[in-house]
Amino acid sequence: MFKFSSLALPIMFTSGLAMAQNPLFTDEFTADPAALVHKDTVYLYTGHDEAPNNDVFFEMHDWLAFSSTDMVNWKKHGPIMKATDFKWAKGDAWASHMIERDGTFYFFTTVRHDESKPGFAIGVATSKSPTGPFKDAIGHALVTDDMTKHTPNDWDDIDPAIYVEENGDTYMFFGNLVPKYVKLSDDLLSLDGEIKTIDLPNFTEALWVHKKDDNYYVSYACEFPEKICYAMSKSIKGPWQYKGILNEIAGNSETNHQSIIEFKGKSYFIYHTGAVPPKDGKPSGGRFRRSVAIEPLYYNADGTLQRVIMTTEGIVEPQ
Ligand code: FUB
Repeated sequence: MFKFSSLALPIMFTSGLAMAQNPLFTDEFTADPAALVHKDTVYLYTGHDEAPNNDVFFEMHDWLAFSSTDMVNWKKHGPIMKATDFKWAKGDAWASHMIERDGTFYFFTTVRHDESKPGFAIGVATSKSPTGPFKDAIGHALVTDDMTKHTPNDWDDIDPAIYVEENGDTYMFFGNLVPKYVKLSDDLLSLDGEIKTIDLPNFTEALWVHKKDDNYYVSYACEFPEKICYAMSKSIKGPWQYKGILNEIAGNSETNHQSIIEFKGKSYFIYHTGAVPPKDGKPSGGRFRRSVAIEPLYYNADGTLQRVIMTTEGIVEPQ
């Protein structure tokens, strides 16, 4: 595994406020970022790595939320939800995506289903506040493993990424090893059509879809250890044209899960690394103890994306 040798500077905390640098937060482990720009604020939702070391596997029970109005100073909010708040879920609070519609916040997220529908599943929870608390919106999973037969793996239906078209049509992209998408119903609480697959080279997981000008972008974790690759299209339904690597292997982490936003006219690439050094006698960051980082994202004149440069500084100037 690629080893990240830089030592991150200690983060400054003042009554729940963190100053930007990478990794962004060092007093707890944060993974699988999903950012939402709402009004003048960026809400950053993350998974919460609680594995005691980097030896066995992920241990993730709940999702965390942070907010910023300048991309430098971050306020911590309480956990917004636990995986087992979905009564049908056994645990595993994996990757998520938040959107807002008409004053309601919709949290689409990955959990492990109980034995009635074994394997991973996607649920949807709602709240009137971006910082929750969130409650299961439908009392059952939106997607269960038995609905995706493209691989024998029971985790091929993880990592939801939601994209809302200008006319309100909403699509959920998701998957591991085989990328998929499906249209959601107008109330966002059920599927509206069949699950379709997409052709993306070296796809692993962690889809994210965004649009700039008249170009659609799908970015995703490719290969393993993961880089982030991307493809472009003129339609949300594809075809997608592969454009190459967007981010290299993240320091000391086999996974590299991105979120892309535009805020106050600038674009940002948010991802996770395993770069937190050992602290208070506890093991360092690593593949099961990950931490979110942020970099600027730049477009070329033809709409293609410049490769992300991973830094320890992060975003320095308040926006
Ligand atoms: O955090 C658990 C899993 O690791 C996510 O669902 C994947 O995207 C990878 O980051």
